[in-house]
Amino acid sequence: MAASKPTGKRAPATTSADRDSRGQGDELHQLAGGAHPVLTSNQGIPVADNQNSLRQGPRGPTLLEDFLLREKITHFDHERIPERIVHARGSAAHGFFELTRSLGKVTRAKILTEVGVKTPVFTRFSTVAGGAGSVDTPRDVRGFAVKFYTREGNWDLVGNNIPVFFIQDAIKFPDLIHAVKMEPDRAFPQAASAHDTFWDFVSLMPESMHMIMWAMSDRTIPRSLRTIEGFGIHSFRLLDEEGNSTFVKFHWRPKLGLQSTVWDEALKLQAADNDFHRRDLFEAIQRGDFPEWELAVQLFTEEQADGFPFDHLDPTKIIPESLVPLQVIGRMVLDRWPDNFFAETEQVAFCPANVPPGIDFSNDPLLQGRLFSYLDTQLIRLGGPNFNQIPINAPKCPFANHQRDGHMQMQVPKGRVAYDPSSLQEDSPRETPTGFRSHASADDGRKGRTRAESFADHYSQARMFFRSLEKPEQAHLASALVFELSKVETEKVRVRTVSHLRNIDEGLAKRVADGLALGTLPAPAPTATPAQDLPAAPEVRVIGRNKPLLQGRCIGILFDEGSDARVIANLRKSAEKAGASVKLVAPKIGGATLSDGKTQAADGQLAGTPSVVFDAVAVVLSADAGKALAKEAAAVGFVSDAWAHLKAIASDEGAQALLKAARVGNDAGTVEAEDSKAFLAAAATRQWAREPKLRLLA
Ligand code: HDD
Repeated sequence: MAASKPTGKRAPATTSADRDSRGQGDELHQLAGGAHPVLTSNQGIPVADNQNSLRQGPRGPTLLEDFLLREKITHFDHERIPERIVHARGSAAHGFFELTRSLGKVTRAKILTEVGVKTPVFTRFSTVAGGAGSVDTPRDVRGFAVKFYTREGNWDLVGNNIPVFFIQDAIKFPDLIHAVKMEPDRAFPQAASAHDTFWDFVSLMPESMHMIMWAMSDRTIPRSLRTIEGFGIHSFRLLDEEGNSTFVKFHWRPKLGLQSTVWDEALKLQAADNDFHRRDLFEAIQRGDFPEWELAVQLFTEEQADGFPFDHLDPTKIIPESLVPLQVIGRMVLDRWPDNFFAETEQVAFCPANVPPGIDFSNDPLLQGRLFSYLDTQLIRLGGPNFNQIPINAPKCPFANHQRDGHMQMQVPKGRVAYDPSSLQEDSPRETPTGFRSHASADDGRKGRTRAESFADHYSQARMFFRSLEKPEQAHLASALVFELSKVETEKVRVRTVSHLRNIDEGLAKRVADGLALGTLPAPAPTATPAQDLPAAPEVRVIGRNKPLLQGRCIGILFDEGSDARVIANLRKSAEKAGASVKLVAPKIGGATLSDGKTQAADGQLAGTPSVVFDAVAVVLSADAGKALAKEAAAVGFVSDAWAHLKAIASDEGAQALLKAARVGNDAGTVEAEDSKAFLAAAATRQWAREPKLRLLA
């Protein structure tokens, strides 16, 4: 047998002794008779038979002696670790951050001052409420957590796709999460806020009302993870060389603009593809269509903050861009899917307390509690204090200290000195004057479980949010409230929620009360401070901030026997040229013979590839196929859903029987399949003008 080269990746050698023994072993472990490495036990023992356990005779009992069987099964039994209590379902990717504009005037953090340097990042997106195996597309906030492996240690910006939060104090977080998660006695609903305990809690918590507006908006039903914004939410501090402080809020803005689904589409996506967002992110990265975001900051001083009509330490408030404009300082590109989901996406551990010198915390009471929670949860989730040595969590810069031992210690420190100060070993790690320093803030006050009066206004920004939305978005928000509250069994909870809406917008309260057939409106909830009418904040919109781009969108073409090959080829070519991806759907996965006599395979079979997975569709059919498919529910659903979800539909003559069966009307979004230019223009956006014809909006 000739020795063959191993193809698997090898762990880096640590010591010369290790190298020697591995060198000897390597020869043995390459004798697999092919290009692959030898299968071994975890102790490196080569395995001769991985199909049969050790038995006393061919039909006899299995022997305890079988250490290979026991090792394999034991390892399998321990494959699962506790899932995250929140944000359990996530998808992540590697990439880089590049600073384009220095913040050198206000911070000494190298990540924010070294223009042009590409810093590796690992970014994990998540839903909040569902378990690890839940669907990707519930109505839910999305986590947006970025680990920057900076030259000065790891910086974790652990944010969401919404710039405010439900509660003002971390002490309420366990209650909030218990209320939104599945109810403890019945274990449902999974990944949904539409149930009694959630609305009971938030309707008793007026501070959550601003976040409720965002949560019921189209922001929480995104089309793609590539089309969401991200926010650091809290005010952080930036510190310069002298220790002077400037406050900062961080914003991620997607290059593709914002895009959402409509609610009926989101519901159907849950059935069509549990992994819709994960697959979309994976496929985009695999085809080189790398998702990209701008990083922008809002910078402001303590004096400016004192003049704001709200408290910037209150995480239920945004700082409107009209007050403090955004400055774009860099970009993040995600260009590599992880090699292994568990090792990277599951084991990654983010913590808002991970900040390099030059970045520091504010006194936001939610942030202060978060600084404790993440490390604490990771100790149990990842099994001990050395999880920072797992490759995805380890800094990419050198790190050294005197922390020792513990479960799963991977390092083999040398020498006698494991303490500081010391004089026995010159090369032991020491402090540096340029290391991390906290801002020398002069906080003072009486001890007590109090909340600042400046945190008391719970409705003004909720009103500002609702009134800043475009009309279709306002209707979606009202419908979302009606949908959620209709799932609430306890009437007093529905009523109490509407009593808060009256403080936000009377019109909204009426629409929701009407949608619930509530009868008379309840009295407005008591307020600590009356709601103010604030200037509109257009930045909170989704529809107004869509970009009419084909890039990043996916077009589905439905075809069958005898479909016009030229029309399909033309649509495909022009869509791909404009940056869209194209998938062909047919009643059979093997495809069909087109008008040119050639067989065209399908990317998806009709019954398993409904139009909800596409941004726009084209239906190119022979007259016979059109008539036949008019009697096929999956085909009718394909077209009628595209119509109902406000998508562009291109069709040819043969498809008309099917379009008729699907009751598709005529508008700017319905075009001739021959006219690829008109189709691509319509496909770059949703047909919002169609919506009032289709839905009795609440
Ligand atoms: Fe949190 C995970 C974001 C408040 C406690 N949080 C977690 C993740 C994100 C956020 C994105 C998932 C990270 C990942 O992908 O692994 N959390 C937020 C935001 C908040 C927030 C934007 C408010 C502004 N969180 C918050 C509070 C507490 C926690 C107030 C507790 C007092 N969060 C946790 C946690 C998690 C977590 C229990 C679960 C898994 C983990 O940390 O590693 O510690």
